[in-house]
Amino acid sequence: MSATAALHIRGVTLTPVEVPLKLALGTSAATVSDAPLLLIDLHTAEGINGNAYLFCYRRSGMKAIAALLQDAVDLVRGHAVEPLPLGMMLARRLALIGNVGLVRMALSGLDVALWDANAKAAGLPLAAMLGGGAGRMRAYNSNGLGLLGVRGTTAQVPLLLERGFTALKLRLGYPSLQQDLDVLQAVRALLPAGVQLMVDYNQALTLQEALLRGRRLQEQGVYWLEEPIRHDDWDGCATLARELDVPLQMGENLDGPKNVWRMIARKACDFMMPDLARIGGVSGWVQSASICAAAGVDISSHLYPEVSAHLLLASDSRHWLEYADWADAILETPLVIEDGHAVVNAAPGVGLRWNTEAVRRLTVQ
Ligand code: SMN
Ligand code: MG
Repeated sequence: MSATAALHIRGVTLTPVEVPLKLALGTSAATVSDAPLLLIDLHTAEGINGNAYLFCYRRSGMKAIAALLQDAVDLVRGHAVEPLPLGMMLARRLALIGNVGLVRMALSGLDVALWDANAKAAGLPLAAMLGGGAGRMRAYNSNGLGLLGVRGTTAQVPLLLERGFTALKLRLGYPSLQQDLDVLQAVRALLPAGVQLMVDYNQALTLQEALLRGRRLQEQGVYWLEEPIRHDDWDGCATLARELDVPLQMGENLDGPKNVWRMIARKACDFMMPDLARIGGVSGWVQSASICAAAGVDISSHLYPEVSAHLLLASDSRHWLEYADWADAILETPLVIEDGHAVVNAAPGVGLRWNTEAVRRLTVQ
């Protein structure tokens, strides 16, 4: 296949799997013990497949997203694999239902698969296709450290520091500030010098409580404070960003790059962490990364580390890769971590190849 030959969409196979997490993730909103992952095989007339997966949060979400994705592929069957024009066309066709939420997740997954097919046709890893270098991306370990109390969290710390990680993420949002502080201090006490600790509230607090807890947490040297309040309360976020010294990290719930721009323009965060599967796939990420770079805002990823590592290597205000091992169970070549860095897969495309035996075993209806 030459690098310039256009591919054409023939169809899609969608496989819903449910992967048990090695370490369940108890957030203040819900506990994730099994990850519903929708596997996407986009078929082209030329025989090259585009692959992607979507973490769908709930099994019901996976069914809904699969239906939306099938619908989207039916709308573009026979079209050339051109992610931007196709994305614009689909956004227009789906304008009445609304290009947000699950619709946007479906289109994000499709966009990743389209880029994967094109990068495979070009014989390039995605990072190179986007102008980034080969190599390794600094990662923090985001597995575990859910709301497990002092004993539960501290027991996980040695395991999470294996493979040279220099940063971990702790979930907070216990009923009282004192419990948050107890857990934070107990975990911190186990970290070698130079190891950073991010904290994530998953939108648990009121603005008033976030100001109160944020002021106490920043005395403890927290690296960033993630989603302390509702993600769409941008006025509240702007207050927190202004009043607190600890950097405010937001972005995993943003629908599309325009909202990245709006949030940054409102000074409603210090750092930005778009989710590849909500922001509009590779196309949405690239636009978001440009906005962040122009505004001088550091960009990190949310979940989806295998593909996000490529994207961060091509983003000039790159900050941290969020590492979660959830997809390892269904991948032929899971993401490699060395010295706390993700080693980006050098194969053409985004580097996702299914472990077919595992996929068969973990498929759900
Ligand atoms: C998170 C959100 C949703 C599912 C798992 C984990 C968390 C994160 O907010 O940032 O990792
Ligand atoms: Mg988060």
